[in-house]
Amino acid sequence: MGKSGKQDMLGRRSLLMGGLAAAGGTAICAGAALAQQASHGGGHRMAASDAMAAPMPSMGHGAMITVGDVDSAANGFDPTDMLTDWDTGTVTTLPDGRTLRTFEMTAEDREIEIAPGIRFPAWTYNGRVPGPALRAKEGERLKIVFRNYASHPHSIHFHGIHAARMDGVPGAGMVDPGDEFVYEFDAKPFGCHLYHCHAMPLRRHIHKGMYGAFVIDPDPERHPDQIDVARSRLFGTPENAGWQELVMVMNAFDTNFDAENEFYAVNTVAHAFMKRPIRIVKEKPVRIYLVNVIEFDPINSFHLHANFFDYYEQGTTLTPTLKTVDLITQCQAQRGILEFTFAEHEPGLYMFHPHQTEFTELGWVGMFDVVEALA
Ligand SMILES: [Cu+2]
Repeated sequence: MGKSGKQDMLGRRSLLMGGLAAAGGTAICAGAALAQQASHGGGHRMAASDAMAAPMPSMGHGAMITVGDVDSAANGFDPTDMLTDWDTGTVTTLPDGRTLRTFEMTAEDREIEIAPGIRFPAWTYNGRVPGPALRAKEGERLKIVFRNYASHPHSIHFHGIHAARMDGVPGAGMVDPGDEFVYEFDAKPFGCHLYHCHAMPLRRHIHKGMYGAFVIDPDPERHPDQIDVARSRLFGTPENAGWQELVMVMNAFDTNFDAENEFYAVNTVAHAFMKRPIRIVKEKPVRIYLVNVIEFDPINSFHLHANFFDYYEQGTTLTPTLKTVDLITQCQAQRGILEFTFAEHEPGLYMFHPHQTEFTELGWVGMFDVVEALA
């Protein structure tokens, strides 16, 4: 969307409507179209790209979401697939017997489609926004090999415990185009963390797309008093397989570079989980690794409909820091783990969204499709 004097005078919501209409037939504001669809019986179904993706629900009057689909194949990433797409790197054993886990990361410039017909000139890790969801175990040695194929200097700044020279700030792990740097540190503390570029100007490098989730699972042997809980959090254990785990990065895009966001989402694509609700097996408890990386707006939140959850602030404890809540608030870079179950619920579509309702209208809203069993 180009910036014009006229658009400057419009609010963000007006800009969204105008911009979508201006984008031509690929994307229009959907209120009328969906209302018409509902009044003609709804039932519109869309092909699911993943076993977890359910058909699009029919919307009542007043539903207002983007129409059409983002070309996930062209993007090279799919918001539904990203919910469960963990990058666990490659594992070797060090001479002292410890595990060394190595991740390969790149920086690449890439134009991505964030809503139907709306393209954004992103700066990416590994060609995707958000970057790969890295997952390791407490106490492992981590090595992140970072190569910069992009047009600007970038870094990876990990939220974790490490030496100053591994911090990914100017003078410590900043990587010029064509260069490489290896970050190395121990995986600690366990929790739900994030990484992002720390080149200046910082907010530009973040809002352009350079961020991702960084989860360190607790090592059960280090937590004998809560060994069962720790096992359930450790990726790859039978206890962990009893959970349905999802990684959600709440992000937003300033498509006209006026230091305000025009589109909001989880995993980049506006309204993706309204069009393809996330399928949840009723009996299986749900654990969400939730990270907020929006720029410009200080506060984001997550509200679950018709249910309550336990929350682990930053994921660094094995007992909840908040019990039985239906909303949590996250400032920029804040994150945590949500746990809940639909075991006692009737099957159906259950909404989730931030209670900054403007964000909801601008793309950040989705549905859980609770089913008895996967078809
Ligand atoms: Cu950067």
